Amino acid sequence: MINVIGLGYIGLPTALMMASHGVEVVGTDYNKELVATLNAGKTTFEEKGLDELFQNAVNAGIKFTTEYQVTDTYIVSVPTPYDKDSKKIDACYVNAAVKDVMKVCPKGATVVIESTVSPGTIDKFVRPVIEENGFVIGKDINLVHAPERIIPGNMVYELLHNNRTIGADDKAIGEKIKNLYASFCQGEIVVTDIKTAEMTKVVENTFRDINIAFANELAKICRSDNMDVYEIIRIANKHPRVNILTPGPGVGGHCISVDPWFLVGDYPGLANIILAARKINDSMPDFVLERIANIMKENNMTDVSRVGFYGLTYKENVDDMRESPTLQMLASMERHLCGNSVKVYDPYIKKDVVPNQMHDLDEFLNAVDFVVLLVGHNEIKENMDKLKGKIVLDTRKICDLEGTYRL
Ligand code: SAJ
Repeated sequence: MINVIGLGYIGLPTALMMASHGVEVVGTDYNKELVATLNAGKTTFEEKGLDELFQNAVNAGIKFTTEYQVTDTYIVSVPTPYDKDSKKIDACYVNAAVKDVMKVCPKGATVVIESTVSPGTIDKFVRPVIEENGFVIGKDINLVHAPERIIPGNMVYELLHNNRTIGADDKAIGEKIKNLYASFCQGEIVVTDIKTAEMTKVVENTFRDINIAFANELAKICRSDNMDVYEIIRIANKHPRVNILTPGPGVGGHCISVDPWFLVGDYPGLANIILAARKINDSMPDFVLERIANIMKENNMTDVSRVGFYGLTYKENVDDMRESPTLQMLASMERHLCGNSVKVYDPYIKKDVVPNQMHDLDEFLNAVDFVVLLVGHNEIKENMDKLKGKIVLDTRKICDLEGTYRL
């Protein structure tokens, strides 16, 4: 039996996927409400294909509880935030989970860490927790790192098809865990050592952050000299070895905007491009605010309450608001004392989370003259006509209406 610890964005789909493929799974989370929701037959976030996967897993006998189980294999997928001051990883959730596993696990058990961790975290934080409990690693407890790679919005497909990395101290244990993941994963599964697996995962997200930063920097350069960044990217990408990403209002989510900081925090003086990329991406929400101010001036518009932000999530067609550029813009406006009056709307966010939040697209559009498109949800793509006659700033290149402003 596999005990999956942490039933969030990664742990839940992973647990469901294993259970749907014939593995006996118990999912554990310390959040009683979350466990109650799952036990009531409901999923806890929106994701394409998740409800169907959930049903399959329930039919296959998956269980959800707040209790840690006595078993031979644990998969830990709890959050790994970073400390905003030191920029280093905050391993408190991983530590707490491993500590709790140690209280119940029998000798011979394997502990798999799925959470993203910076290189050396398992040596520095996880091994001591295991040893403090009197276990000898490699003899009493086996340690594995199997970082996840799935993208919100396409998690179910990517769980099935992406290649994966397994880091283990012991090749045979690595192979055993590889076989467990191969119960559902059709991609290639590479077995390596733990530190290489830790670094690889962080490097993947850093690669993307740097590439998005390049696109964002181009947007700023082009804006300063009246060039069309999208046309330039479109043409440059016709080169066989060029593939520039898309500029946007900033980088959100719990991965790409977080993981590169681990390298900055752990390798000061060495992680230079990485730090520059982080700063560029973090500057984008303020760049959009500046664009808004200029467009308002150009249109002789002074009433901020007639401006509407479309989109609160960090990207399209997900309900995840972590590190979202829109939230960063609202916080920045608040700091500069001009906040609290823009209207905000996102079809995925049903609860009130910010001031002046609206819950109906038509009402939202009626209440504003200037719409800032911050997230390219399908909903707005299918309703573009409704933006006719409005001032539109499109930060995602989704609107082709005449007169649309871009980044
Ligand atoms: N973004 C842009 N321009 C682009 C692409 C993205 O501005 O051209 C923005 C998005 O709008 C979003 C942010 O960047 O705010 C990140 O979005 P994303 O879709 O690129 O990635 P995430 O954060 O949803 O998921 C990433 C993925 N990593 C990589 O693509 C290398 C995913 O595979 C990882 O599993 C995930 O991080 C994770 O958990 O680490």
